[in-house]
Amino acid sequence: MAQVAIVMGSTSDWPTMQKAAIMLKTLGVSFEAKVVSAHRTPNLLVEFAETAADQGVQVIIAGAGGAAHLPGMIAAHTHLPVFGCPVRSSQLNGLDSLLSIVQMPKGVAVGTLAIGEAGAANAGLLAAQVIALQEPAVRDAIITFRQKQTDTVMSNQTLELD
Ligand code: RP5
Repeated sequence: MAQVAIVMGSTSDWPTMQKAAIMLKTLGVSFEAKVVSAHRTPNLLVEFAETAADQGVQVIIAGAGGAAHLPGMIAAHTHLPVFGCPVRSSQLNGLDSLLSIVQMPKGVAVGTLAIGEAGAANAGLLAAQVIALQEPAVRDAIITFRQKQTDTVMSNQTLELD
């Protein structure tokens, strides 16, 4: 069974949410990705959230746009850590998604990432960092990833006019 579940409200979220999947793949963390909608499939949401831990899932990444109840509702039905990704919406550019996800009332936690692809990628990174607490291979992959990133910046420090 996958260590991380990536769920999203619609297939239209996948171009954003696949950045989380790519990050997890890069770091050697197993994942499954599926559509679970808070509004269109509310019963499936409850079933997914209530059974995820027993299925072996350790971290849940949930992305949605607009009135984005998915991460909060999943968090309400599981003790697993939930990271919420606000997907950029067409009407309000993702500010609606962000505010819907980030303002959780005290007592049920969702760790909210940035709007869009950067947030989704970082959700994958953060989920891997949780898994890495118990998996040295994932820890090493994260350290390598970070070092490569640093090396890239250090080797491109000097800017010149064209
Ligand atoms: C949300 O509504 C989804 O997470 C998606 O971001 C948004 C639009 O969904 P579609 O109309 O593209 O299916 O539930």
